[in-house]
Amino acid sequence: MVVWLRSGLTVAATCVLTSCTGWQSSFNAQAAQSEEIKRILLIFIAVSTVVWVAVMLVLLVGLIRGRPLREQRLDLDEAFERRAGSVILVAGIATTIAVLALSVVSYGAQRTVFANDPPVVTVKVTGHQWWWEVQYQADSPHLGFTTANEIRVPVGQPVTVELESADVIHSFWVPSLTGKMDLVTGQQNRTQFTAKNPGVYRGQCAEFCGMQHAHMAFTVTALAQDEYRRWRDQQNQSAPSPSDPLSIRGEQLFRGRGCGLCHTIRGTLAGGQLGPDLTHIASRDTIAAGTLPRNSGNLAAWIADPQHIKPGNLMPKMPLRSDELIAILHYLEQLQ
Ligand code: HEC
Ligand SMILES: [Cu+2]
Repeated sequence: MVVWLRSGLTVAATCVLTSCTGWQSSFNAQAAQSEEIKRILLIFIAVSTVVWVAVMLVLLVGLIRGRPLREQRLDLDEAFERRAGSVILVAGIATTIAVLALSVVSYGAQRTVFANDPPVVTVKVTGHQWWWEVQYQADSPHLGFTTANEIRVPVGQPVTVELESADVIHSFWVPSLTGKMDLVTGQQNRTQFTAKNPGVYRGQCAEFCGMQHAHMAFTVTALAQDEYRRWRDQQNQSAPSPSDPLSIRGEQLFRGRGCGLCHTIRGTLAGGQLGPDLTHIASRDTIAAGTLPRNSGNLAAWIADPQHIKPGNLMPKMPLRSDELIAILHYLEQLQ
């Protein structure tokens, strides 16, 4: 009884721990691509279950009906040999058919999973240790813009994601929307998805890429089309000029203390490329690739000591006096 209870609890806990539902789950399919993946996943699970149960049954029958050993064990039992031969033949044919059928099923799914429709939105995502650079591509350059770690897309329209890496190999994975695709230096991979319902879907780097690999998350937010356009037009604008004395000082310190060597704030002289674009940092939900919610406390803690929050990340701890920190924080919080 105890064994049964323990096994039951283990299975139940596995379901919870492997997170079979929620905003980051292949079972919570919210796009044509992930629905197809879920469909073939269920087919594979069903076929494997049938095969496993059948094998166990045969084994059980063998154990129960086991005959006593014969005296001359090396003597051939013709009738038995013939029966065994045909069972092996039938099992071999069944295996071949099952494997071929599953191959056909998975090949058939590729048309949906690797869709290549003309995209309405094209986003170039570059993997960095340990954050995501997100560049919205547009026909005319003044319509494109850069952001980080948060991708927004219009619902019901094909979105193409072009993937590249700035350093090591990463993998782009939003289980609720589509399958994994690697980001490799010097090679452009692409993936496409069409979100069916509005919502926030979590993604995660799925290829071990160093110390903070686990803190390399992002979100894809599917918005109604007019809401998406509003967001895009707002992101497309340069940062507002600081108006009050404290944020004016913050803007000067941002450059004076070297932040601008790594971060871009469009519309100012800060044009660094090593870290996330901060032009609209105050409109983002999280900081440091999904590590913390963006609020004053977390932002201040991050600027004061990023190495404490995300050890090993590529933003050094900068020596700042507390009044300088307050000015920079105040400035960044205006960047809606
Ligand atoms: C040597 C380059 C470098 C310098 C200098 C630097 N940063 Fe960063 N910063 C980074 C990198 C890289 C990240 C991304 C870290 C991560 O998530 O792994 C980052 C992340 C951030 C973030 C979070 C952004 C987001 O969307 O997640 C903020 C805010 C930030 N830096 C502010 C500052 C401020 C303020 C200064 C100056 C005091 C500064 N940075 C100096 C490289 C730098
Ligand atoms: Cu990674």
